[in-house]
Amino acid sequence: MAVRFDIITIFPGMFSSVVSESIVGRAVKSGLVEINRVDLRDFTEDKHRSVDDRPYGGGPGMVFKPEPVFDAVENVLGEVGSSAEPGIRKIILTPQGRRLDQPLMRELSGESRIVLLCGHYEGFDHRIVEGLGFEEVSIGDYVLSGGELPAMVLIDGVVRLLPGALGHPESSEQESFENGVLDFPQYTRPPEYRGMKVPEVLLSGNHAEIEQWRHERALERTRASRGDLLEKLELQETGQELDNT
Ligand code: 6GU
Repeated sequence: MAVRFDIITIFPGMFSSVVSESIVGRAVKSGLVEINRVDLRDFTEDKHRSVDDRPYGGGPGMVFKPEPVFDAVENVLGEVGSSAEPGIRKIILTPQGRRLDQPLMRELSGESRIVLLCGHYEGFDHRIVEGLGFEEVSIGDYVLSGGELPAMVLIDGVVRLLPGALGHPESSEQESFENGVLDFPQYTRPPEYRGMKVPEVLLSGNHAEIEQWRHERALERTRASRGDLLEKLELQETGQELDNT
């Protein structure tokens, strides 16, 4: 199913590489994905084309004004309410949002239309969130200078899940996070390089043993760098056991 992204941003030029290169570039060329960039400054009316203003109550920084954002969103979607519409997601990229993870990527890959609003400065006038029904999404616990790179992260993660976007249909189902753990280590030829050998079991042709080895390495890696994922997995499994009794 095709997806359309509308990106509302003050830096539309930043998206040129994602729309033309790699997996997303190919999906755009083949018509699987449509990406519409909207320059927020086209919806300003003053001669400085200002999109932001000082915060009520004082404090440093600037806040995105409601008028240009409401106009841009209504130009893209028509009259919009604050309630959810089927097939349409309205997302603000901001460090205050819910964390983007693989389940959310999967969920979004089932939508037909995704409107992305890229934040800047000290954020948005909150009436934008409430009045237009936006959900807030963050890509992690660090601060970036704007929502453009996070929007590109979201687009890339969603597009590669669309049927037909990757070379191998099953490759997105076998990777890190899809089953709650990280990927096992991979090797290719040559069997020995600078004295480092490919693990014997991978050359054995014994598929059951290879499977077992990969499972163990995946758990080992996850335990070493992402113990939080294993805890989540254990909680899920205990939950399922409780459901079954
Ligand atoms: Cl979505 N925006 C900004 N500005 N910083 C971030 C972020 C988003 N997610 C993590 N850091």
